[in-house]
Amino acid sequence: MNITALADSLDAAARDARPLPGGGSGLNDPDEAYEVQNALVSRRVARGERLTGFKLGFTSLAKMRQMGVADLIHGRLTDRMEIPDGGRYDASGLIHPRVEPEVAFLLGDTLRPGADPAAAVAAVAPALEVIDSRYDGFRFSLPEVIADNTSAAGYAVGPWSAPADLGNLGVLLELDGRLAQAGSTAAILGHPLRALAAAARLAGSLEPGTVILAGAATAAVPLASGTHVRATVAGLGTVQFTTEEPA
Ligand code: OOG
Ligand code: MG
Repeated sequence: MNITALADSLDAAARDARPLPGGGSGLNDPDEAYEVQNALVSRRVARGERLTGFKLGFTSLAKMRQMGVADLIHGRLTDRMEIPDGGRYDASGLIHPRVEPEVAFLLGDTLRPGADPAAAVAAVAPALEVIDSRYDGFRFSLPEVIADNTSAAGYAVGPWSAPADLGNLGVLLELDGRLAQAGSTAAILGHPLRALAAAARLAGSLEPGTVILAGAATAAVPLASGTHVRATVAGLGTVQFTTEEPA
């Protein structure tokens, strides 16, 4: 398995918006796939991007069913992926973007494996994630999506609030004011704090200041240009952005 060559081809696929065929990578070991992910993220850092966060994927049945996989995955977020809340987002360089509603945690203290995850949380917020698989048709094996930094492309975080019980809050995703998905934070591993505990287990430990996306509570929907996207998490508020019209 050539880790560097795989990272290079995923990096080029993202930069040229030209997807790779899924199923053809020869990757079948998740540990190797995380090595590819690390190499891919290192390329971004070498280009001047700063690591800002950590994301979990496939923490809800809705997502697992939509994508045909059954295991939790994690990826990295950088400052280049940030979308300002209420702002505009140019998605024209992406392959086939989708958007999904998320909840975000902000760490105030180091999150260590096995420790009470709630104790490390400084704030919580509604969030939106833009995913853009670098594989044709969003078709991939579990190791392939891990290697592809879990399809990460962009994220927006709404207003931060003091830590609240996220156990069962309504989640809505609207496109141009029309309801696209509805769910509950309870869909995230039964409780989003479990996603946080999983993040600590998988990452080793996570630094204060890190943003953690817990994984979408609903399936993702295609993101077109010229669309106003809004997610609402009951009690936490809303987060929104508008994609640019085509040039
Ligand atoms: C992988 C990303 C999964 C989530 O929230 O479950 C994810 C994909 O669906 O392509 O971000
Ligand atoms: Mg996600």
